[in-house]
Amino acid sequence: MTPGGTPFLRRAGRLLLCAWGLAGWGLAAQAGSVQVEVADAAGKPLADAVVFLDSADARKQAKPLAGMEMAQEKRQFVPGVLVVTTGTEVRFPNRDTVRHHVYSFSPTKKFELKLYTGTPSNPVLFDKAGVVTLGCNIHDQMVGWILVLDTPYYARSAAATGKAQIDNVPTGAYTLRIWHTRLPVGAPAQEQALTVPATGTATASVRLMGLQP
Ligand SMILES: [Cu+2]
Repeated sequence: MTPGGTPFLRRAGRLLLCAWGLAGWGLAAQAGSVQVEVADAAGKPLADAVVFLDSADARKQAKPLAGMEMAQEKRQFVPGVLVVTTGTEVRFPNRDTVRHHVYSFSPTKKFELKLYTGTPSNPVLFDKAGVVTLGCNIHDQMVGWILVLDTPYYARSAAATGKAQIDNVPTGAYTLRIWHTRLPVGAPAQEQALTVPATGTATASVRLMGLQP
């Protein structure tokens, strides 16, 4: 062996080890997609369903979101449905000139923001997963929802197709849950088991029964 050969071989060996390490990391981070087709009891595509994937690992990946808002505009909640992860703080800016008095009696989060204009100084912390139904003491027709999830893997179904797609989901076993504002109040999200493949797309099609008009 020439004196210069050993360092070269050593370096080559190190590079190989490094490449191997990267391949191993790639393996651990394998992720697939999930496509869910949501329909009503009659089989008609259903828009604005929230589909999400729960698991012990998903719970660890869920981080609080920043900058979340449930505004009031033209005496409506905007957006009508807000999806956040557990631990997220939400602000409730009033963009109307009239005062609002926002409240929730939902077990997931009971709170009340007494008559106000502008943005209340303290955001509301949503520290428990579940459905929060919002109302306003002054305007009975105002209704909004905050869905608090223990997972970062969620999507909404599209208007024409009823399809929702979630990408970059780590491979593994999950519980797929589907929720819609038209489910009876207090009804749990519909659920089924779903395995996300290492590559490619897992598909599911779901009919939501018992939807309110
Ligand atoms: Cu109001």
